[in-house]
Amino acid sequence: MDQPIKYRLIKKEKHTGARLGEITTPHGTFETPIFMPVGTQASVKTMAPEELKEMGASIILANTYHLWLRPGSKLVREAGGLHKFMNWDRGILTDSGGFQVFSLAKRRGITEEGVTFKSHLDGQKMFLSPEKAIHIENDLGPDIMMSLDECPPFYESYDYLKKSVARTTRWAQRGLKAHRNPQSQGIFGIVQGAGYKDLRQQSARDLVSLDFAGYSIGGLSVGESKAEMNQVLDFTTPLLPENKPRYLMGVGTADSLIDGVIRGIDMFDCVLPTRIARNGTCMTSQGRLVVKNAKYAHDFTPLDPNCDCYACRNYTRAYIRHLLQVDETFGIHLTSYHNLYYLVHLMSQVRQAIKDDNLLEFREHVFEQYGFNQK
Ligand code: PRF
Ligand code: ZN
Repeated sequence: MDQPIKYRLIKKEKHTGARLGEITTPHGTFETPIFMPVGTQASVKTMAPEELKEMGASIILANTYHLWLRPGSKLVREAGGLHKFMNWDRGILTDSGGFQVFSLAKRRGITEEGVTFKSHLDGQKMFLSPEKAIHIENDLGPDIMMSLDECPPFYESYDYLKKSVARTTRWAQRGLKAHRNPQSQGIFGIVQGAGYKDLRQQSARDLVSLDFAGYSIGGLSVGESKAEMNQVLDFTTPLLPENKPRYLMGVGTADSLIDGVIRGIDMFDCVLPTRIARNGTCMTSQGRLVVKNAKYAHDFTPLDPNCDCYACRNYTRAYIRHLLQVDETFGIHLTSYHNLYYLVHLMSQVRQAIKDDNLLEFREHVFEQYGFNQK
């Protein structure tokens, strides 16, 4: 049977081993590493699909949990799937819902069967199993589906984590078995295990033996330090197969993206760029800029002097500040556009640095300009 998701390793950066690769999906082929904008409810907040294409986004993320509640996966299926429903003809990846249940829903309970919880919208009692998550994702029709996992707190007890990781692996296996469209959609397994090397190893080894289309690393960027995250990546990515994509879930700061790539990660997603855009915070080559700040009232320069995005080519800090001040929605559209462009474009520069074997120099340059801590 032909695999719907293919990964081809093009080259490794000489000094770090960072991977330049190519992922082929039923909705196009793109080079990795990449950043995936998040479109939780089948829309990347404020952004038209044409604009995402224009900035070079090749795959976006949507959420099973939200779309299951509203408008319902059957309705999306009736529309012809997510791609048609939202008019996006490039890649789509859906998260499985577990992470969202644990961050949004009330009165959650977890058993071997799955998770029970009350909807954050109307309090209705709901149940999600690994089979149900995959069936919902089959109806939504993304190119890449996540299996249902539990993302426990980083500092949870070893005993709990050990049981949780083993259950997540059993859930992954159940999801694979329940898959109805293996010719058009791929499933990624999610490696968990918090900060414990032996648990990450067990998780990776067991998932790899199940032969997923790719592997996600979950349970990171949940409150641990950057050093701890990098350490986990250091011992986890080497356990994953070279011929499959690796996806670090929910990570979206420039420093963590670059440090993830250096440790062998190919894909990232995060709500950060669009979330902070809505309160007027911009990611720029010179660090974070809070454009709402009074000091920009008379500043007629672009958000980022080194950016050639639509917002920076056409509008000034003073104008965008004004729009945000008077609650004109065009303001958050421009900050969202710019922030997404910043990360999507950062990753295209990372790919170039891998081709040129100068990723460490590029890292140093970005960290110094942005004001990140070098270590
Ligand atoms: N699991 C899933 N989705 C996620 C995570 C996870 O661990 C994270 C952790 N940063 C973000 N999104 N299914
Ligand atoms: Zn810009």
